[in-house]
Amino acid sequence: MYAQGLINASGDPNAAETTEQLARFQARIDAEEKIEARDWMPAAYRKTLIRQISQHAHSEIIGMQPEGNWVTRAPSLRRKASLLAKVQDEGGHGLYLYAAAETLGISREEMQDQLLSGAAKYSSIFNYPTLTWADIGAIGWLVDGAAIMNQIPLCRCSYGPYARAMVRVCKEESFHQRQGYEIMTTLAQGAPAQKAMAQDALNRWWTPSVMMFGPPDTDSVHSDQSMTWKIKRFTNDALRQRFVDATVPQADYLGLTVPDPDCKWNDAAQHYDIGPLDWNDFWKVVKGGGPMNRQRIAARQKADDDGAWVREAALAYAAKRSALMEAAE
Ligand code: BYC
Repeated sequence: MYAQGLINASGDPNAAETTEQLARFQARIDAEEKIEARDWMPAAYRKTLIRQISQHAHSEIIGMQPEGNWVTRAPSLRRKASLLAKVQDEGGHGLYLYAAAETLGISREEMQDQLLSGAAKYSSIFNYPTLTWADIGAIGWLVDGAAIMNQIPLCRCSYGPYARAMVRVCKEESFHQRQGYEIMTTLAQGAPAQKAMAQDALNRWWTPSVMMFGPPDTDSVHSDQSMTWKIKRFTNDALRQRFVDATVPQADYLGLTVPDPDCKWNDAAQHYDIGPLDWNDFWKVVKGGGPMNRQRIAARQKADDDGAWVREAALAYAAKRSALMEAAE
């Protein structure tokens, strides 16, 4: 359906890119024009988008698991209803994003295979366990908070289908962040044991959330090119700093302490400094060695296996309908 998106200006998908084509493309980007699926684009731009959008989609789908773990144990009907809605929203985000990636000429099946084989990444943050109810508050507050910080600029991404998907995603993430902060507020203002549970969740989720923005700019291999193409609008460190500056005062308001003794307001720089981060730990998690990597992929594989008959039935039904339609014509 989207095969047209694969054909470049010469009509040959494998034709070499000319300097003129590349310059014209960059001029469109610089003029803030949106690139659409059928437009000519450099092969490397397409590849970068497929990588980022599919990894983003995988993150949304895998990200349903840590919170899904608490749906049956939410402490009230109201909490259960909003958690259920949030987890469903994340599934929806994954679907918009897979659809956006498909416009670039990759199929859902290929993306799924890349996720299950480990060829494609998903966000490091979803490889940690959700041990207590407070983790659900911490994820909404911190993880969705970090996601908003990263994704608001993606609403201005140069690739139209990704940018448009992000608009709705960001509206929903905003609700998610608030429901998480509300859970944290209730716990932080509750009994001492509840406050301690909130602090414990902050202690475990803070550093992984700060790392969600990706490696430091000096180690970010894709940032420069992605910023030239206006896929990314800010560097990893710039967004990380924004997140820290927005979140530390929220922790203060809750009466909770960010687990970083070096986290202090820097009056000269007008931002919060943070202590060094252990990037070896981040890479270990990204490469599959986090506490929950194996379980996350195993659960996804099981869902894929269990859903095979549904996909088969849907395809058989679609084939039967189109045969009937053809016969009726
Ligand atoms: N985790 O050159 P860099 C959500 C990889 S879900 C794992 O800086 P780039 C939610 C990176 O892929 C929201 N890998 O890359 C869902 C690259 O490796 P490859 C998830 C990471 O692309 C459910 C290498 O490190 N958000 O909100 O310029 C419940 C070098 O990095 C990570 C998105 O996906 C990481 N954290 O920048 C609740 C946002 N960071 O690909 C909430 C969209 C880096 O060369 N993505 N890597 O093998 C982006 O904005 C960018 O891709 C990143 C990385 C900022 C993540």
